[in-house]
Amino acid sequence: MDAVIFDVDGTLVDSERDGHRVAFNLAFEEHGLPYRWDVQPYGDLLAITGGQQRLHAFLEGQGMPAEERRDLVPRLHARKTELFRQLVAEGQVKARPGVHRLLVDLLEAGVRLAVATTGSRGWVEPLLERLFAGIPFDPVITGDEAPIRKPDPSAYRMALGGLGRPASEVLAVEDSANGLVAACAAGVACVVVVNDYTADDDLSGAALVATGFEELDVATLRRAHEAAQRG
Ligand code: XBP
Ligand code: MG
Repeated sequence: MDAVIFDVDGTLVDSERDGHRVAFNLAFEEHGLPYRWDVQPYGDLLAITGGQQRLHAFLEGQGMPAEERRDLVPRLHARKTELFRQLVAEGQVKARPGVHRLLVDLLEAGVRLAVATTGSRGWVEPLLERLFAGIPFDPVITGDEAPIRKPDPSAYRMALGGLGRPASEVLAVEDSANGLVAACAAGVACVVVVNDYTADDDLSGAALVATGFEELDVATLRRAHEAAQRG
């Protein structure tokens, strides 16, 4: 296990319920739109990765014509990104408990770290700087670079290219079935650390499933990686 590729939303950070969801709702309000995404229904919307894709699917379901959506969604999403950046700057988005210690332990063990997320670079970079300053994630692949979002494996393939390592020497850490499928499709064994939104996902392809980072250390990740390589 030479490198570990981390997902961001739901994995490094608890960002969906009290972060992205709140920013989407503020953007709806500012645009004079009547929609509000409550905690429970937002969990169902997470099946669609990517903020713009989520907005398109939702607004289509509300009967908004494609022409109107083509104009509105990019503007709405740009404002949502700005609002989410503000929430990050205000400290509203937190690292998941125990993840920082694991990152430091991995670095001390000589393991390289990278990021593969479907989120937008406009908030990913400031978030990593604020919450994970000094942790050298390289590369950081975001939804701006990956041509198709998870569960497509393109973000993972790009991260492997940046690391210059074969998939067999890399482990992924994700929080959801969409992320797990993306990692596995790129040939990368995947540990899933679930959260409230993903606890009921089908995680049958995971190398290991944990409920929190407190359950994980470098040795546990290495064992999970080795077992996955043995098949
Ligand atoms: C996360 C996402 C992201 C965020 C919102 O999926 O789908 O779209 O919900 O970010 P994953 P943007 O954790 O599997 O990468 O609005 O910037 O797209
Ligand atoms: Mg995620």
